[in-house]
Amino acid sequence: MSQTADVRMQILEANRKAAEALRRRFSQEKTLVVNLISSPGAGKTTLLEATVARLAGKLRTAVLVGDIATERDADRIRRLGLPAYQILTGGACHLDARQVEGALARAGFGALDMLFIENVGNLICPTSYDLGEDFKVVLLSLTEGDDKPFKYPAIFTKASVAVLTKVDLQNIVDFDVEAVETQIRTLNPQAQVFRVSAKTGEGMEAWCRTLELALAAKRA
Ligand SMILES: Nc1nc2c(ncn2[C@@H]2O[C@H](COP(=O)(O)OP(=O)(O)OP(=O)(O)O)[C@@H](O)[C@H]2O)c(=O)[nH]1
Ligand SMILES: [Mg+2]
Repeated sequence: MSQTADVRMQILEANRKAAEALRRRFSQEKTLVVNLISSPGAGKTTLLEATVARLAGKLRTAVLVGDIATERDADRIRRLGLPAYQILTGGACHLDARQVEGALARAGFGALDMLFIENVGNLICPTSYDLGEDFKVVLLSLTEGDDKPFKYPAIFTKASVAVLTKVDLQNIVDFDVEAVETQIRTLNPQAQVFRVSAKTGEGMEAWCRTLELALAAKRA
């Protein structure tokens, strides 16, 4: 094995241990944790704004956001009056479990029903890093093209939920929704796929209901 491959394995192994500790903690605290992954601009923060706004009345929610630079996304959530903490990766293209651990210690969210982690905008790097989440959600916007699941198979294989975002643009862009769903189901037959527009609200109810059911299952 090359030295680079060896170092990478050590990093992933250290991350796996940190993620396991987080998963034990979230399990004890009965907090549902969702890790959102997509390319830049697919609509992660917009979906979260719409999601936490809907759930906030009945559930204690908070958001951790990873970006290379700026507090912009955390500010967007805080503007809604909801707790958010920005993790600045300083160049890294993904979040790791130690960063999540450190951010939780500093954020002081208190007891939570749901914690959303918005990963750094990238369809590749975040795939390999477990953050102790209950499940990964991959977002694919209609403006990105309908060939993406087969071109970036790892994340579509690992994410148990896929959200096709910006479906309000369906009549403007050439995007074969059925073909994409077929690609996703070929890679992951168990995947749940949602068609959502955070702008119009289409699909939001089904997406939020799935989150609530997952929380109920975790508490059972
Ligand atoms: N038409 C339409 N535009 C949307 C929708 N959701 C998000 N957008 C737009 O897409 C752009 C990017 O949205 P963000 O939510 O910032 O995307 P993001 O994935 O958080 O981006 P990064 O954090 O930079 O990776 C913004 O201009 C949004 O207004 C949607 O449902 N419909
Ligand atoms: Mg964002």
